[in-house]
Amino acid sequence: MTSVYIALGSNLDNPGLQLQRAVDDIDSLSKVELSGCSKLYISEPVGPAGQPDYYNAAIRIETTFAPLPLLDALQAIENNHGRIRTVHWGPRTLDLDIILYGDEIIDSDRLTVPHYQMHLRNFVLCPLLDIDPDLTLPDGRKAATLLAEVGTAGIEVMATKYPWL
Ligand code: ROI
Repeated sequence: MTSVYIALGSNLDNPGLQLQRAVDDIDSLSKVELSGCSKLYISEPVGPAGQPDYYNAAIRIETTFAPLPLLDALQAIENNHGRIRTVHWGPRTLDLDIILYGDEIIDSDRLTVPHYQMHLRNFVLCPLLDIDPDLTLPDGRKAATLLAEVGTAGIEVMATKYPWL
């Protein structure tokens, strides 16, 4: 079993419900056990302006999936939620990103882990720290230190305990 952190985001079609259903979908995958769930956040969009605010959260799972089969399973869930890949950094019904896969460093065409922008995004770092306040990256950096550097502007707690809605 490997501990994996997944970030969730949505800003279309009832985003809170999209995230809650996504957690249920991931939890019901064979080879996956949910071992932690963050608060639910609302955050200002990073990227193109004029899109709705995002709902963001994170989960930790214990899994026997290898990284790419896990990515396949998560992309199937995104597609089931009506995800259509159009504008780069544009609005989306569901985004599921593998942020950390154990202590592995992965740099392939389809997958970069740790997520290449996790250290810049408070909407990723805040939920990760809900699950593990001592979370450390494979290179030894502390998630709490990274969050102190980026700050918590533009992000608010919507609900504390899963199920959020
Ligand atoms: N902005 C916020 N606040 N939350 C997200 O989940 C998010 N996801 C993205 C981009 C478009 C970069 N901006 C985001 O993919």
